[in-house]
Amino acid sequence: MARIIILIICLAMIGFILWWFFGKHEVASATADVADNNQSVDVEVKGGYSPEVITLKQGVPATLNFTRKDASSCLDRVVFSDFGINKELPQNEQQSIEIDTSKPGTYQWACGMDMFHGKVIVE
Ligand SMILES: [Cu+2]
Repeated sequence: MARIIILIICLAMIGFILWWFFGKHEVASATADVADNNQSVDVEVKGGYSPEVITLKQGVPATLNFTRKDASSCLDRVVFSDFGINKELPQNEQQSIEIDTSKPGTYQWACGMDMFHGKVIVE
C-alpha cells in the first residue's frame, strides 16, 4: 500500500516538473482600447511588468502609463531602445510614455539593467 502511495506521489511530482518546464505559462497581455484617436494601457511595475505584452493599433497615438509599486531600484527606469526612450519611474507615481505606432512591429522594453522585459506589438 505504501509503495502505491509513493508511486502516486512520484508521478504527481514528475507531472508537476514537466508542467513547470514545458507547460504554457500565461503571460499577462493586454490590447489597448482605442477611443478618440488615442489609446492607452496602464502597466503596473511590481517584480516585473503587468501586463508584459501589449498590443497597440498602428497609426493611433499611444500612451503607456507605468506605475512603479516596487521599491527596488532595479525597476526604477524603463528603456525602449527602439524608440530611444529611457525614463525614470518614480515610485507610486504614474509615468506616461508615448509610443510611436507609425510602423508595425514588435518592440521590447526593459528595466534599466535589462533584466525585466516586456513588449509592445504594433499591428
Ligand atoms: Cu533591473
